[in-house]
Amino acid sequence: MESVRNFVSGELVDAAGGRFLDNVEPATGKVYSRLPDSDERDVERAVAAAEAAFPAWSSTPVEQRSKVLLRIADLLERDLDRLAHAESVDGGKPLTRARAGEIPRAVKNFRFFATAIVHFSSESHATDRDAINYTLRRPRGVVGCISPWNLPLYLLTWKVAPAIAAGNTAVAKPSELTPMTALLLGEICNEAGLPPGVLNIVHGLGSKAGAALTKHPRVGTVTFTGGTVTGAEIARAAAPLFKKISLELGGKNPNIVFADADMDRAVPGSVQAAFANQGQICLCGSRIFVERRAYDAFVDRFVAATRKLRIGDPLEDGTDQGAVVSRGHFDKVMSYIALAREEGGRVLAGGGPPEGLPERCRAGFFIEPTVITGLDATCRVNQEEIFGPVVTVVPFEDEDEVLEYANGTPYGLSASVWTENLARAHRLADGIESGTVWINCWLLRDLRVPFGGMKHSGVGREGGEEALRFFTEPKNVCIRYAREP
Ligand code: TXE
Repeated sequence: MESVRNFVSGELVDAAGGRFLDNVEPATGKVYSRLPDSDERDVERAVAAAEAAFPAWSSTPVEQRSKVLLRIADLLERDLDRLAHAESVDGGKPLTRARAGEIPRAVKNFRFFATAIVHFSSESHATDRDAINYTLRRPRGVVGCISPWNLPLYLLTWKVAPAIAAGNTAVAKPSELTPMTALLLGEICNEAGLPPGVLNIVHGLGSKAGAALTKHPRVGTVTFTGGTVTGAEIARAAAPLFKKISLELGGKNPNIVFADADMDRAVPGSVQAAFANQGQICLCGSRIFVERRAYDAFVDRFVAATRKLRIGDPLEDGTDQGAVVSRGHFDKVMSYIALAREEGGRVLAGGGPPEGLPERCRAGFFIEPTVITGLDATCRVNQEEIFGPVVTVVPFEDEDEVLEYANGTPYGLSASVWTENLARAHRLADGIESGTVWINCWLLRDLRVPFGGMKHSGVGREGGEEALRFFTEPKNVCIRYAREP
């Protein structure tokens, strides 16, 4: 059985305690590899390696750092099939999705920040004719990057690439549920010539390895993507040490369909937003609101399109829907479907594990794409993040009402609005409390834009300049040039 190992100072090493955790393939429900059960000793070792690498890396000319990152991107691209396969086996997602979407995005993350750093510039402020101020932006030191299981390599590289592009060194803690592509990334970094210690990867439990990294006194910067409850814990650990933190947390995103929408785009777009990656994307549109006069027709078309999604072995080419990530997560999602029934919801599609899975997948964690109606906007199912292939559809009368629904949860990550009315689109975009609003689309990403959440969906923004600013420390230098009066 293959063992994942930690990556410290460019070397693959086991955990100091010599212990391992099981790694389960979600499509089969079987253990297929193991990973180090790291603790604070392993985190200490990785932090020491990152600290040792910092002086040289932070003073390496930008163009040279950029070249190494571009090489990493090229090697990720070369190994796309291998990485996509690893990601699919590890997380249960369709191989086609990993190949077409997620691994290419990991390549883009490196390429984007490799070039962005070359163009990164800073401000200067002229103070009357007395003085000139300029802002120096320097790397902050050792950065902790904690990433989740839903988009493992995509989100890990979304943090690591800007962190090291900016001249920091990093200790990453990938999710214990999906460690495999991080292992491969370490090997690629060596091949690309990334100096040892610039990126270190420690595997293990969040409550142990993750917590040790968050509270490590010499890790002054922490970037985290994951659940809101974990985000609060990280904020609590980081606050007394005055760490700089960026938290990308959960969502309960509204997908709003007006009667004037182009339904040939709104229906498939809403299906995509609902069920991509088995609904396990923080940006998924899990609350669908439809203007009353279009409601029945929309529901019919939406349910028909949902039923057409092919659920099955993630490794097979025609599969649209794979398995959810773990037994625990399967139980969580199923408990919300049960709760929806208790709350008076009607299940129009899905509602549980599918029939007729191939033999290999019989013990896997599969849940049919599930559509629920008949629930009001304030019930628990419409308030809490389910993070699985489950959506509700709720009718609304007018803009004011739907805005109240849209903003009526503690979350504020993203929203989609489907309408052909331009003024209304702008009004909604202005009124919705979320970090991103998509009009007539979903998950259309430009890596330059600020990305993050409002309210309980997070603190701070990443992406483009925002990320480079987050990973650097601004220092103002004020030079007086006026003669004494
Ligand atoms: O994520 P966790 P979980 C949501 C989704 C899901 C819920 C819980 O609703 O059902 O969160 O998922 C590490 N200190 N999202 O429990 O715990 C952990 O090891 C430091 C939304 O799987 O947030 C992993 O590497 N680190 C989401 C990472 O945090 C800790 C993506 C994320 O795991 C830690 C995933 C601690 N105390 C889940 N505890 C999104 N926003 O995309 C855990 N970790």
